[in-house]
Amino acid sequence: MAEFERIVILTGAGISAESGIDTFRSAGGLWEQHRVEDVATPEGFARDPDLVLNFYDMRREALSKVGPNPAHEALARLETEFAGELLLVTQNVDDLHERGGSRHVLHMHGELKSALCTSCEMRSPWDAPLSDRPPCPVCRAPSLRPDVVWFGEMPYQMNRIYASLSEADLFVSIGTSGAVYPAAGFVQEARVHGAHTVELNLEPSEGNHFFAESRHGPAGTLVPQWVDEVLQH
Ligand code: BJW
Repeated sequence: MAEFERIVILTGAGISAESGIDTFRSAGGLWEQHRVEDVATPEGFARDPDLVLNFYDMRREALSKVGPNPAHEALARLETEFAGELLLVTQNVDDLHERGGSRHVLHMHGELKSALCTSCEMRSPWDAPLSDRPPCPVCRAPSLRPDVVWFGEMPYQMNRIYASLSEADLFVSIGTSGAVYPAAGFVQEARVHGAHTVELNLEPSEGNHFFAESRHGPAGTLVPQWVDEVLQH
């Protein structure tokens, strides 16, 4: 493997699968039990806020019963030991990268442990239920919603992500199906700007043909191996 100076890593639900968090599109996964239109769109929230708030309360609470796995820990080690620039972008709303030791994580689809006020638009760290309509810590309005990015909404920090993709010499996608944009398009963006592109996923993703290199298997095995290789150079 060549020596790299600027790495962008994108992670998805597959990196947390071995920790016991359901992926979105697997058999028995979250989307089989809930219609996307009901729980992951602003329209669904407007139609039935109790359903949506309870769904996210349940998922936030479930976080306390799981922990990071060797893939999260390996990326934290990479952050500590890699001499170049590293941007870790996750589509995941869990906090397993942070609990695995990563200090700088860009949550492009928001976070379960954050609340967004629909009155004052402030984001606040949050670790309690939202279904009982607590007041916003900033403006006191009982208008908090999960701070997650639903379909039709703009993911967070896109300018920063695209700037890093345009300068990266290596783009690595881990545990994501490549079914949801704009994240699914990051590989093409990085490639156009000359980056080497690698997919680490259980199986070939929808965008597998865009990657120059791919390795298939569980993230808990593939990611530590790949991190060792990068750090050896
Ligand atoms: C393992 C493993 C193991 C398992 N080891 N691997 C038509 C065409 C193109 C785009 C659109 C379109 N119509 C609408 C759109 C836009 C829309 C979109 O993409 N829709 C698609 C359905 C087509 N996107 C949006 O609306 C986004 N906003 C937007 O586009 O704004 C405009 C814009 C324009 C230009 C620039 C910027 C913005 C917003 C998308 C928001 C997505 N939100 C969700 C919910 C978040 C909150 C929550 O958690 O409830 O985010 S949806 C859901 O999917 C979640 C995930 O982050 C996201 C991606 O899923 P992910 O992580 O890939 O999971 P899976 O389950 O799909 O895949 C897991 C993979 O892991 C699999 O491949 C397994 O094999 C693998 N795996 N075990 C390694 N052990």
